[in-house]
Amino acid sequence: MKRLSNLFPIAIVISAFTALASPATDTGLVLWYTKPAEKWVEALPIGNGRMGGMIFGGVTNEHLQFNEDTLWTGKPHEYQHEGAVKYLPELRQLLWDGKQKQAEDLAMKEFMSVPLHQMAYQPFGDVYLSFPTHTNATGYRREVDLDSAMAKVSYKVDGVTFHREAFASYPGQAIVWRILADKPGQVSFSARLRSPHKMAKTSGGSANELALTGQVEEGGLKFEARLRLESKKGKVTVANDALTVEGADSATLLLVAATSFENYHAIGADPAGLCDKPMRAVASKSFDALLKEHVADHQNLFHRVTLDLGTTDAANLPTDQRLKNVAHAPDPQLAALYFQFGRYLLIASSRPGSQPANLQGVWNDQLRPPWDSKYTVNINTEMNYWPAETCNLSDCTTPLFNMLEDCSVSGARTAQAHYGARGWVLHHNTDLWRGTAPINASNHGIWVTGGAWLCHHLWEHYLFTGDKEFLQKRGYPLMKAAALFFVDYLVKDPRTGKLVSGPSNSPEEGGLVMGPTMDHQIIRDLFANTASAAELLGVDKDLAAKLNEMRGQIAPNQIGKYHQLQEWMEDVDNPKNDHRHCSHLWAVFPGSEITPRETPELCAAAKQSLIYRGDGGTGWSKAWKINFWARFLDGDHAHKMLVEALAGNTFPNLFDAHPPFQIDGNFGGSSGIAEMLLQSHEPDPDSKTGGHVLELLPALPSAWPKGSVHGLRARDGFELDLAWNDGKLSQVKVHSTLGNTCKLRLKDRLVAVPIKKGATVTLNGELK
Ligand code: FUC
Repeated sequence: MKRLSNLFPIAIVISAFTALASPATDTGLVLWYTKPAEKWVEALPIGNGRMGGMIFGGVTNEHLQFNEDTLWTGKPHEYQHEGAVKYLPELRQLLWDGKQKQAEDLAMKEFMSVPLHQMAYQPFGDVYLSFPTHTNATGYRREVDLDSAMAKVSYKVDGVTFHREAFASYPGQAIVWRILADKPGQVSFSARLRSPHKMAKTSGGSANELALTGQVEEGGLKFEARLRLESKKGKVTVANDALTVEGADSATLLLVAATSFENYHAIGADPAGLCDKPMRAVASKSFDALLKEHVADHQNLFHRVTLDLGTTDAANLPTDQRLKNVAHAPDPQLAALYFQFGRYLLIASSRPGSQPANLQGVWNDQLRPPWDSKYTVNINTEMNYWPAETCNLSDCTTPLFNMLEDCSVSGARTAQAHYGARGWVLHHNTDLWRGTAPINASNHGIWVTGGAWLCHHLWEHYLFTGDKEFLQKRGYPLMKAAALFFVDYLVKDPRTGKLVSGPSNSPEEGGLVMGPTMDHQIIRDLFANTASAAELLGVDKDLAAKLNEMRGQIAPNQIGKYHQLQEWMEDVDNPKNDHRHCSHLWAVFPGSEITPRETPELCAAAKQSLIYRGDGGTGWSKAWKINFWARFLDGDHAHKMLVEALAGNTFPNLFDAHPPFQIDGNFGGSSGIAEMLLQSHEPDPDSKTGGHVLELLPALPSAWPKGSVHGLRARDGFELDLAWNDGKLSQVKVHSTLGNTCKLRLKDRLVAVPIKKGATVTLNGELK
C-alpha cells in the first residue's frame, strides 16, 4: 500500500478556533403511537440518570411507573469466600488432568461467592391519574420526543384538547408532569401514589402533597417519594391518600424520590431529607423555567451528534408500525432514530451522581427482574457504554468509573481470598453492594476478566478525550491494580509453557477451563494499555517492562482445523455452535488486536468463526454482530444484523428485546452504527506517540447511499462531520480538541492533516 506521510494539499480550508456548529433541530426524532400502551414494553421511557419513568398514556386512567437507581434488595455485604485460595492449585490441576466435572463440583463447594447470588434492582412506585370523564377520546397521540426528552400525550374529549407533558429533569432531580387543556377550567383529575413493596404506605403530607414511605426488607434500604400537585386556578385537595384537582386551567405534578443509600457500605441516609431539598427547589420554579433548564441540559449532550441516513415515506407511520415493516420495507430513518434513541437512553440512565446503567438502564417494574437487573460484566454492562465515547457522550461514563473504583476495593478482598493475589478482580456480575466474587454456578461464574474488560473503557476514555489528569488520578491507578492481579494470577501451562488464565470460562459456554481465548485477549489489552499509560505518565518503568514482557508470554490467538479462531487452548470448537456469546472475537471488537489490515489471517479466522455462529441471537448478540461486521468492513452484513435486530429483537417502544427487555442491545446498536461510519482503533504506523488512523465510512451499507453525520468522535481528540453521496464521501470536516496530527485513510492512502487545537479542517475536492 502506498503511504503518503506528507502534508495534505493546500485546498484544505482551515477555519481556526471554531467548534462545529450545531445544526437545526431534527424533527425525525420522535417515537409516536396512536394508542395508549397496554404493556410496560410499550410505555415510553424518560430518565435523568438517577430516576426513570415509564409513561403508559392511558386516557381515562394514566400510569407512570417510576424508579430510583439506588433502590435494591440487600444491604452492605462482602461476598468473598474466605479460604477459597486453598483450592486454587487443585482446581487448576484437575482441569489440566481433564477432570472438568470434578473441578466444577469442587469449585461449587469451596470457591463461590457467599451467598451464591447477588441482589436485585427494585421498582420504586407508580403514579396513577384518573380522569373519569375522559371517555370517547379522538385524535389520540402519544410520543416521546428525543430532542427535548419529553413524553407527551394528547387527545380531544367533548371539544376540548388535553395535553400531558412529562420530563425527568437532571438539574431539578425530579420528574415534572403537566396536564393542560385548550379551554379554561377543564383540568380535573385525581392522582394516587403507590408502590409494589409490601412495606410501603402512602399518606397525605401537606395540603398538596402525598408521601410514599417504605423499606425494601427488614434491615434493608428505606425509601421515600413525594408527589406534589400545583394548579393554575382550580381547587386542590388531599383526601383518601389521593390528590385531587378540580376545574383548573392546568396542573403540574412534581415527583421526587430517594433512598437511605449513601454508598455501597453505608445505608444511613435520610430519604425524607433527600426528598425535601429537590422538592423545595423545583416547587419554587415555574413549569416553563423547569422545562427550559431541562431542555438546555439535555440538548447540551444530545445535540452533539446528528445523523441523516436518508428519508422514505416509511417515516410517516407510527413507530410500532414501522418496526413491523422494517424487515421488508427500507426505513433508513428508523435506523437513525434507533441510533439516537440509544444516545437518549444513555443520557437518561447514566449521569454524574447516578448509578451506572444496569441491565435495564434505570427502568424496571418487577420485584424479581430478569437476572436481577444488575450488572452483568461478561458483555452487558460494557455494551451499555460502547456508544459513550464514539457517540459523543463521554460525560456519561462517570458513574461507570465510580463503580469501578468501588469494585477495586471490594475486588481486592476477592483477589486475596480467592487467588492470594494483589490488585483487584471482578467476576461476571456486580450489584449495588459491589459484589466481585464468582456467583451462580462455577461453570460460568468463575470468569476473571470482568474488571480487566472494564479497564479498557478507562483507557479508551483517555484516548478519546486526552484527559491526562483523568488518566493519572482515576484511570491509571485502577488499571495498574487490575494488571497487578494478573501478574500474580497468570500461570504457566505445563503443556505449552505459555502463560494462561484459569480456572475461567469462555462466557458462558464450554464450562470451567484453563486458558479461554477471550481472557488472554483482554489481559494482553490491559497489560499493553497499562504499560502505555505508565510510560505516558512517566511512572512505574519496571512494572511497564514486566507487563510488556509477560504480554508476549501469554498464550496467543490460534487458528483451528475449521479455519476458525479457536475459542479455547484446544482445537475443540464446534462449527455448528450458534451460541449467542462470541467471546473469542473480543479482539475484533471491542478490542483491536485483530484487524483486517494488520492481522489478515487471524481476521479471516475470526470472520469464519462469526459465520459459523450465524446471524441469530438475542438482542445484544445481534448488536455485537453489527459491531463485528463493521470491523470486518462489511457494511451490508452489519446492516443486515441491524435490520434483524430491529425486526426481531425490538419492543414497540424500541427497547431491546433480548427477550426479555435488556437495554444493552440498544446501546450496542448505536455503537454499531457509529462503527459503520467511523473507526479509529487502528494504530498509526508512523506515530511515535500512539496515534491512530481515522477510517471514514469504513462499512457504509448499500442501503444508505446518501447521508450525513455530525459530531462523531474519534480517538486522539477528533470530532467529525461526514457527508456522502452515491455511497462516496463528499465532504469531511475534522475538528481537533487536542491539536494532534490527524491521520486519515483516504482511498487506501494514509494522509497526515495537521490541525491546531480547537481548529476545524474541511476536505472536499481531495476526496474525489
Ligand atoms: C448473560 C447472557 C444472557 C443475559 C444475561 C444478563 O448471562 O448470556 O443472555 O444477557 O447475561
